Amino acid sequence: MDHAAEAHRTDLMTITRYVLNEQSKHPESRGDFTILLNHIVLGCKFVCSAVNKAGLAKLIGLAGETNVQGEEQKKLDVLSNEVFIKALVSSGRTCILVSEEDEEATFVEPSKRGRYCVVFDPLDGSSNIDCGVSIGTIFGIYMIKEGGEPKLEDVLQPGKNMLAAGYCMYGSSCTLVLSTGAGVNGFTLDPSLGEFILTHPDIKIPKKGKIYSVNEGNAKNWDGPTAKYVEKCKFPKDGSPAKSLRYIGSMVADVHRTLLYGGIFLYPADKKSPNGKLRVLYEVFPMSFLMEQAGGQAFTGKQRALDLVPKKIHERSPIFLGSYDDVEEIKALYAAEEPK
Ligand code: FDP
Repeated sequence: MDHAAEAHRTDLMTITRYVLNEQSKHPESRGDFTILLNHIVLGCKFVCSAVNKAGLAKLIGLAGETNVQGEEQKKLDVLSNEVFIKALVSSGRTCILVSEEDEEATFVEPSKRGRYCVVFDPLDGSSNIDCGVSIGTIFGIYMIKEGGEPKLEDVLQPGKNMLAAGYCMYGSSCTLVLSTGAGVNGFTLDPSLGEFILTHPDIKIPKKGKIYSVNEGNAKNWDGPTAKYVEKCKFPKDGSPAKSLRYIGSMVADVHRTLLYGGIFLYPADKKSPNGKLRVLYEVFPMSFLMEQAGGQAFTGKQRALDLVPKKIHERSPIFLGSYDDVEEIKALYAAEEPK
């Protein structure tokens, strides 16, 4: 990047301008998606600001704790959930919301209803909050089927039916990565403007990477293909260099690195958790959607992740996602295990 030229750039592509440009390619569009996205962006900005202030404001802590003024303190993930639910309902464009924080789906009251269903994890990687490691919001957007009342089935659709997906990472900078089904773009929050500016246009994941990312503490419980794959990463027999291990333990941060640098992120099934840990609707699907849109792949150990049809809103699935060639390797190991 030519930093001198960047410093003098005056034609800023904000996320709103980007989405409006996309919208103009569809003359039939009524602008509803742009409005919805603006509300998601508002939620991200709020959470970003709350995360940045968390240490000072003593927002960190157990939900239900009280501060010195005797006011109830909200844990950051509880606060983030409230912010997103309120922003999404007030957009007037949503009908069903599924949040990691809420056991039941929220059905928006008829007077505020729109056509979109949003599935989201308002603050993913919460075990990292207290030590200041990057955390994020993950979201996916579906559209309700025409006619009739919104039903839970409207969100129990395969990930390939999503219209858009993205995440916002609250780290050294605040980065929003979005796909509306035509590639992947990254926007960075300029705090002085309060706007997300396009900084990573048309992200493509390298075809093969040099990094693997997994919680190796679970290795004793892995199945054969996962164990063989990780062994191959460390001790390749084809003369290629060993891969480096990077694991933050915050899905947004691990996936963001994988998207930009290439490699593979895996949260496999193991003997203790036969369905893995990560949630299908608001972790596995949005990240798989982004990976495919960036030229990578996402696989569950049995099938393409985006083909999965969830039966419950908080269902879990194993996931292997990242560079095309790296995921191809794990697919081959699972295929070799299949009974002939
Ligand atoms: P967390 O438990 O901190 O909320 O699904 C949540 C998640 O984090 C992901 O962000 C992360 O990738 C994963 O769990 C980490 O799990 P392990 O601690 O089991 O490795």
